[in-house]
Amino acid sequence: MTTVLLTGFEPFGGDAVNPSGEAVRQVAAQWDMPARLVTDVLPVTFEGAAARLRELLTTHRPDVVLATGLAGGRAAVGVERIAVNLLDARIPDNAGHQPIDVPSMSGAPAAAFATVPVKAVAAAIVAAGIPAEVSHSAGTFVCNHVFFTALQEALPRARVGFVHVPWSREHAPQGQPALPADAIAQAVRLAIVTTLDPGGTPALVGGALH
Ligand code: PCA
Repeated sequence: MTTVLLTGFEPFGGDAVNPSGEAVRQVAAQWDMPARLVTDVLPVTFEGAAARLRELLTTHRPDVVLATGLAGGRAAVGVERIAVNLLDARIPDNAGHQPIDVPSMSGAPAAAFATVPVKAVAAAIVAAGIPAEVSHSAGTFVCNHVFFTALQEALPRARVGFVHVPWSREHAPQGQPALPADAIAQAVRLAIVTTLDPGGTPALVGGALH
């Protein structure tokens, strides 16, 4: 049976809730697909998150790895296309570490592409009435580190992707863009379902002019 590893993150940066962790719990509670779903909520620490991810990969040997995290301030779900081999933390992580301009993994390539069908995933989420787009930067904080680590450690066996979610309407700071928590969970679920069965993915126009 296909094994899917789905991760979210604990709260960070002063937020009480991380919608990615909430979405992972909700997707797990409602899971009804013929695939084994393993979920975990990772610490927002560079060392702890990568170590926990490695442990999960070794223990469960997933066929699909979908990591998710919060991108506060974004209005749409971001299906990340690129992980970069760079840590450059604007704020300290939850352990107080703030690496600046160091590699995510010494000796590894500068960047790596997601191996989930990013355009098909974004299209499936949009088709469900939830704003989504392919994103070309997962940032340089813990999310990117986990995404890059997963791409280095889980390939070629697994398909690996990362989805950044907006704040949930239930917990967004005043005036910030947000989506209902249910919609976020649905988007995460669709990312998995579409990866498991992308159909005949057409050449979808996308990309960024700047
Ligand atoms: N978002 C942060 C780290 C954890 C999270 O949910 C990020 O985008 O790096």
